[in-house]
Amino acid sequence: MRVGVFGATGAVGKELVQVLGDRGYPVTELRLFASTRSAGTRIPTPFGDKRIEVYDPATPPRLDLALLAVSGEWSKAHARELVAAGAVVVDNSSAFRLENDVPLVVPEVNAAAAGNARLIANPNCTTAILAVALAPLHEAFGLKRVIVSTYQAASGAGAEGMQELEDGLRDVLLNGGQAKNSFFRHPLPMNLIPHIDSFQPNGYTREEMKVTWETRKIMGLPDLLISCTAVRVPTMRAHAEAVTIETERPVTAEAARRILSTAPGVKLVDDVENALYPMPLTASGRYDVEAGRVRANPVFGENGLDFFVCGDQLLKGAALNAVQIAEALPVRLAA
Ligand code: 11C
Repeated sequence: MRVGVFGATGAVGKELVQVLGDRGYPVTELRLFASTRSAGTRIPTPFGDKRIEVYDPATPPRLDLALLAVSGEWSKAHARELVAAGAVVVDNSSAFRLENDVPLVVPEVNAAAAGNARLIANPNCTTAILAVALAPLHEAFGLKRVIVSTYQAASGAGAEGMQELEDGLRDVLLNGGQAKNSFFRHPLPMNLIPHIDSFQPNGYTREEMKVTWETRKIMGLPDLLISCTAVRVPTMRAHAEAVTIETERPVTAEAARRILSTAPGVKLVDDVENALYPMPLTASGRYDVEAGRVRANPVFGENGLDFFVCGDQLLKGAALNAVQIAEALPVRLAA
C-alpha cells in the first residue's frame, strides 16, 4: 500500500506513523506531508528515514491510502482532491463527520458502515473512547439516556497543548512563577477549564455537542438522549469520562462488568479493593479503553448504571482508530 500521512509532524501524525509500524500495516511506500516549516527535514520512522514533503494540489501524489491529521479547513480543501487522485482518505478532522455520504467509523462499533466509501471520517477523540464502551452496553441493555462528564488531557489540543502544560508545570513548580497560556484559554496547571472549543447558542461547547452528534451517528441512534460536560484537565495524553446511563432493560453492575470484560477495544479495570480503576497514567500508550468503577446508579433504579472510562486520546481517540479503519482497506481493494 502506498500510504501518505498528512500533518505528519503533529502529535496525531507522529502516532499515525508509529501505529502503522507497530501494527505491521502493509506499507510499500510511505510519504509524509507537513507545512513548509518542516519541509525537507528527515525524520526516523519504522519504515526508515523519510523526508517531509509539502503537498502540492497541482500534482496530488499517487496513494492508496491518505491519513489526514490536519485542520478541518485543510481537509475541506484537499480531501476530495486526494480521493479523485486515487486514494482512500481517512480524515481525522471534523470537516466531514456529519455529512450523510461520509461514514463516521469506530471499527469495534460500526465497521460495516465504511462500506466502499473512499472518504471516511475518524471521530472526535472523546466520542471514540466513549463509543467503544457504550456500544456493548447498548447491545445488552438498550440505551435510553446518557450523561457524560469528561476530563480531557492536554494532548487534545495537539503538540502545542502538551508543550504548554509541560512549560506551565515547570514555571509553577520549579520556577515558583505563574503558568502562561496562549493555547488554552486559561493556565492549565493546578486548574480545570470547562471550555473546549467554542460555545454554541444552546450554552454547550462544540466539543460537548460533537459527543452528542457523533455518538448518535456512530451508534445509529439518531434520537439518543445524550448530554456532555467537557472539561480540560492538567493530564498529558489520556481522556477520562464519567458516564451515567439509563437503560431500556434492567442492568446490574455485575452483568455490565461481564459485558465490558469481553467487549472489543475495552479493558475492564475494576478492582476497587486493590485500588484498580481507569486512570490516565495506566491508559496512556495503550490501545484498549479502560472501563471500571461500574456501579448501580440509584437515580435510575434498576435501569441505571455509572461507570468511568479512560482512553489514550492520541491512540484510540485518533491514530489507532484511523489505522484500524485502514486495516480493512487491503481486503476491500482486493475484493
Ligand atoms: C480535545 N477532543 O480534547 C478535542 C480534540 O473533534 O477532532 C479533538 C477535536 C476533534 O481538545
